[in-house]
Amino acid sequence: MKTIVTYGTFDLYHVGHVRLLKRLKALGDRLVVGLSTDEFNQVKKKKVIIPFAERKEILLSCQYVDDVFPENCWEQKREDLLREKADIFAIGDDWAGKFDDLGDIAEVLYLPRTKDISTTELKTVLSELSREKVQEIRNVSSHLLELASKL
Ligand code: C2G
Repeated sequence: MKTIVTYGTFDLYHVGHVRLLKRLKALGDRLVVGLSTDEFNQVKKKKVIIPFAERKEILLSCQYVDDVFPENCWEQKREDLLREKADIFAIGDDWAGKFDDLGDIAEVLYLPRTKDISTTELKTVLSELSREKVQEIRNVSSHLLELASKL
């Protein structure tokens, strides 16, 4: 039984997350995810949209994920890998080199990220949409006020 452990926030679940999880599962038999808690995301300076419980439910619904545990701090990885009897620690290559110190207890791999998709980009698109929508509503309401003033 080959176990892979990875970590992340997985907010606004998207195809970049799915493709990473798929590639991770293909490396072995069991994939376990350390999911950043809402509190730890504050430490990571990430404003999460979807709360931990729902992000966990979404990950557990993914066919590639076998289990999820909370990631509460940076320092818990060694203990997690030993508990899970991890053969591989793997994560996207935006972290390349950052976790090499775990190389004495598991194989450490950094996988290429999926291009052109990220939670940050999704947030930008969504905020653009809401800005446009607000402007549209303002235009309509000022037009209605103008019409009303002529009655
Ligand atoms: N990812 C990817 N392609 C993308 C976006 C994300 O492969 N387009 C990968 C990231 O490289 C990461 C995983 O999906 O391996 C989860 O991404 P995030 O939720 O952004 O994870 P992050 O905040 O980097 O958390 O202690 C480690 C941290 O908790 C990692």
